[in-house]
Amino acid sequence: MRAITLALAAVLAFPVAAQASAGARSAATANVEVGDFFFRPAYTRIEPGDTVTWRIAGGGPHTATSRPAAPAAFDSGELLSGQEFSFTFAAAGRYPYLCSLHDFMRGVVQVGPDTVDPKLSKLVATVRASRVWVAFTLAETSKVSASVATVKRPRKKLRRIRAKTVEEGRRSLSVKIGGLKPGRYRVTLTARDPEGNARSVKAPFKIPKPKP
Ligand SMILES: [Cu+2]
Repeated sequence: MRAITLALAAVLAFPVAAQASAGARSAATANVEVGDFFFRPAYTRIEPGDTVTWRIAGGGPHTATSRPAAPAAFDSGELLSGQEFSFTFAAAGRYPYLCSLHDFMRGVVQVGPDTVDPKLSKLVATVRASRVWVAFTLAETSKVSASVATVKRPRKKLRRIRAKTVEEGRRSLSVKIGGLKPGRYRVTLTARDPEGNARSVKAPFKIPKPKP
């Protein structure tokens, strides 16, 4: 009888212990390598309470400095080869940062899930030579794909370019339209951020009749 009681106690204790360990997730540390001139990975996904450690792998000096849009500010100061800087992110949110010495070196720490679609401006589509050029502003580094379709229904997709990583900022890309007849078309751009949130924007354009 005593053995049965002990066995039962063990069975009852197990789910309670399992629950406790699932609830109290221990804080983790994510590492970012700071090279000449990049952050790797440029996108770090962590949970609230976790820490990010930046380590200078290149020659340096470099910094890891939060940008104004970050919910909390941090700044490593100038670090040389082999030096480290750690910051613990208490609150969920998106923390863009850069190297203050080389402001083209950029990264993002995403704390908790990212549910915000990447912002994409209106497109400006211009036909030049045998391509349509699309100019836009992208608010966060995303995978961008593009396609060209007819305006008339049924809409047919005629050209597309595969998704490629495009950094935030003012950008342009082009889609080949050689071989398409003169007429009205539209180009659709889709930006997908590292967590899969996506946004699409369309713009019309016209392929003119060739001048006689
Ligand atoms: Cu730098």
